[in-house]
Amino acid sequence: MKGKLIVFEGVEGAGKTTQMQRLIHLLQASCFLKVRLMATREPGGTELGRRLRHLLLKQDPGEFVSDRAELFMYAADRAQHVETCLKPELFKGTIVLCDRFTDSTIAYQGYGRGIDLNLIKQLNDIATGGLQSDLTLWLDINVEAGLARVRSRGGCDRIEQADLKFHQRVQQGFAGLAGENKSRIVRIDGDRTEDEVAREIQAIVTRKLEDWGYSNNTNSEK
Ligand code: Z5A
Repeated sequence: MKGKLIVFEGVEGAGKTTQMQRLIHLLQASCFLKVRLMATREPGGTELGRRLRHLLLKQDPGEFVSDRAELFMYAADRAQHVETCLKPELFKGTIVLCDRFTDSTIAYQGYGRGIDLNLIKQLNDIATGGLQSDLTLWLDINVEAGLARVRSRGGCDRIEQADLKFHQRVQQGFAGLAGENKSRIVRIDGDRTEDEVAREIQAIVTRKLEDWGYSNNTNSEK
């Protein structure tokens, strides 16, 4: 595939959305890329995915969603996203920035909910057809600080409402994944100002783009 898949991962409130938007603006403004750029997310990167996202995250205290049903809904969202969006864009040569991907399922449904990790890995393989990120930026933030950021926005979704221990297990999941996948996952200290985090991401992505053969005419972000 000619394009590249760059994924942002981390617990709630880590700053993924903020940093992804900053990176896309930076790349658009630079002469780095004459290629197409696209931003997307999971769940919800397709029309079907938007409906699944609503089912997954809406607050409905009266409705019980089993852990396996939740797992399969994330897998369905991913299968649709990979087939109808990610693979076609990557074949066209697009650089795709994606808010969450397969590691979130291992962290949330595996470490968080306690579903067998091998089952999740198999399901990830089926949903992605073997597609992996070229680079994953893991924004590592103190779990309570991340939840405080999200709660200060008001209105928590179904998963944000889970107890602190759940979110701590998720965090351990991301740490474990980063340890096992050093060439793919880069840890970024997310407990800093937006500008500090953005500068580190810019440096990492710039280096990667050079390694991948894109020419560098980027000016540093002021
Ligand atoms: N999930 C799953 O369980 N399994 C899966 O396979 C997948 C997902 C793919 C997706 O919801 C949910 O689905 C998610 C995991 C689960 N769990 N929940 N809930 P989402 O996409 O809506 O949630 P999210 O990805 O966690 O987004 P988020 O909560 O908005 O966090 P974020 O994108 O990392 O943060 P942000 O929106 O950029 O920033 C949050 C706030 O902090 C905001 O007010 C910012 O202005 C502020 N912020 C950002 N950076 C900073 C810094 N550096 N300092 C201070 N304040 C900051």
